[in-house]
Amino acid sequence: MLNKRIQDELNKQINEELASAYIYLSMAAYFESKNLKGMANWMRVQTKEERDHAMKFFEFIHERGGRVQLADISAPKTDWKSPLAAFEDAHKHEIHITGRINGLLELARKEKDSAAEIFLHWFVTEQVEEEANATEIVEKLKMIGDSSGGLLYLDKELGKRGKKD
Ligand code: OFO
Repeated sequence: MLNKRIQDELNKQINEELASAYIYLSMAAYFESKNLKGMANWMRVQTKEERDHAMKFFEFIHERGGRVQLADISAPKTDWKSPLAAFEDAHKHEIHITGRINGLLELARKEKDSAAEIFLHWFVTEQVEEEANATEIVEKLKMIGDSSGGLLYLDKELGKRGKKD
């Protein structure tokens, strides 16, 4: 059985993950508006991953006999001054989520909830990947600078995410 504090924080995390999905969907819309279809694809795949993360928390709360309670999701930002600015925001957002996961893990340890602790390990590993993916794209965009050829090449590369070769 879940204790109330852990249940509340896990419910808050469902909201954070769905808010992440919403932010990345808004970024997908931004990239579509700029005709950067590959970056829009990358963001669509990311949105789906975030929904999957939310569902992992959803299922875990139920498996532990808890009660899921959904809350409002704020409207995301809709525009960025450049692709770099959008991916920098994505990177900052992932750092925020990593902080949330670490906080949840600390709480699970404090409350001696081993099942929650083990469940959260997957997210600790996932956040390493989430941050690394965003950092890599930010660094590439910095290298590209004002080169439209470089931007189109990266756009093509990011269009491959989630697709089989
Ligand atoms: Fe759910 O990892 Fe990104 O936000």
